[in-house]
Amino acid sequence: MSPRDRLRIAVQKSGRLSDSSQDLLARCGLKFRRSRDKLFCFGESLPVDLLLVRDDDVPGMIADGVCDLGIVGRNVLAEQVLGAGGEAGYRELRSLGFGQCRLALAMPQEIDYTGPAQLAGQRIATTYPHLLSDWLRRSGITAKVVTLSGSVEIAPRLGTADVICDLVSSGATLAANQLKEVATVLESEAVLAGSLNLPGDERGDLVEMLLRRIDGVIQVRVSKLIMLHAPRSALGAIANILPGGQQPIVMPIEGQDGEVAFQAVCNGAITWQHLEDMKRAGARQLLVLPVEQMLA
Ligand code: PRT
Ligand code: ZN
Repeated sequence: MSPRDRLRIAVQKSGRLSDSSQDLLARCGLKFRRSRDKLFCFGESLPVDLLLVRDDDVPGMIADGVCDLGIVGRNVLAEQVLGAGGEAGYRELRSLGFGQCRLALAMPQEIDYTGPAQLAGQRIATTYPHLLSDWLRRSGITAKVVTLSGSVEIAPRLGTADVICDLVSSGATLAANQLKEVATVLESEAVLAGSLNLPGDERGDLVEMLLRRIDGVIQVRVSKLIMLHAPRSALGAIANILPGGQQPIVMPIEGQDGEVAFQAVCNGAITWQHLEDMKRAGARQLLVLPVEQMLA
C-alpha cells in the first residue's frame, strides 16, 4: 500500500456509537465534508479523513493499514484481539466514556444461581466466543461455548443453550426474555483503537495531537470550575471536601483581612451536599461553572 500523508479515522456508520463518535471528533475540532456515498468524508479543518464503516470492521481496517485510528466497542476490539491470538495489529488507546454496556452471563429466571461452578458442563450461547472462552478458562470452568451470529437471547427458549453471554445495558432485553444476569465477563464502552505501531511521520504527530484533544474533551465532560470566598483558615477543610480538586488558585480580597477568593478545577461531580459541606466549613458565595475547553 502506498504511503498516505493524511490520517484516517474509522467510526461506525450507523448504530449505537455513530452519533457520539462523530460528536467527539467535532469537539476535537475536526470538520468533515460529507461525500455523496457517505463512506468517505474529507477532513476540511485538518489532514484527517473519516471512514464510515460497520463496527466489526474497524479493528481489521487498522490492522490492514486502511485507517490509523478507529472508534469501536471494547467488546468488539477485545474479542478480535483474542481471536488474533497475540497477532493483533491494534490496541486500545483510550476509553471514551460513552456506549457503556457489559458482556454478561444470563440464565432463565426460574433457575437458582449458586455461583460460577454451576456453569460447568452447561451450553452457553454467545456471539463473543473468544471473550467467553477466555473468561471460562480464567474462572476454571469447563463449559460448551455455542457460537451464534445473533438473537442470542432466545437460545434458552429454543433449547439450543442453557445460558447466554450477551451485551446488556438496561437489562430490559433480558427481562423481556425471562432471563436474569448472573455474572459479568467484560465491562465495555466505546474506545479509541489504534495500530500497535503508530506512524512515525507527520501522521504520528497528528495522532498525538488528537489524543491530547480527546483527553481534553473527556476531561471537561466531568470537570467543573468552583469559585468561592472563605477565611484563609478554612481553606484546608474546604479543599478536603472537593472531589478531585486540582491546583487551587488563592487570592487575597482587597480590604478583607484573612478572607480569600479561592478557585479550583474539580474532576468529579459536585453535588449539593458538597456545596453545603463547604458552606458549613466557612465558604461563601459559592459558584460552580462548566468548563468549555481544556489543554493540559
Ligand atoms: O451495523 P454494525 O455492525 O455497525 O452495528 P451493530 O449492530 O453490530 O452494533 P450496535 O450499533 O448495536 O452496537 C455497537 C456497540 O454499542 C456495541 O458493540 C457495544 O459496544 C455498544 N453497546 C452499548 C451495545 C449496547 N449498549 C446494547 N445494549 N450494543 C448492543 N446492545 C444490545 C444487546 O446486544 C442486546 O440485544 O442491546 C440489547 C440489550 O440492551 P438492554 O438495554 O435491553 O439491556
Ligand atoms: Zn456490528
